[in-house]
Amino acid sequence: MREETIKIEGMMCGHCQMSVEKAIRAVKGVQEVRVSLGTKQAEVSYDPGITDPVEIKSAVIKAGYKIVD
Ligand SMILES: [Cu+2]
Repeated sequence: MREETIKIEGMMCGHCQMSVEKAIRAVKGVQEVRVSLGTKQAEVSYDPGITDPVEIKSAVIKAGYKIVD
């Protein structure tokens, strides 16, 4: 299992936080996700044999949010 911290732009409330969490959790290979509204980031545990940060980030973008690089 690998850990990735993703910085996210555009989350304004608990609903946004839930949407991002749901989008990331829907990615195959994601084991665990914690999205923080305060620090505006997501900590994701994933199986590197199944998915990668690019795929996880693209799920966040598809949900309507931006990634801070
Ligand atoms: Cu919101």
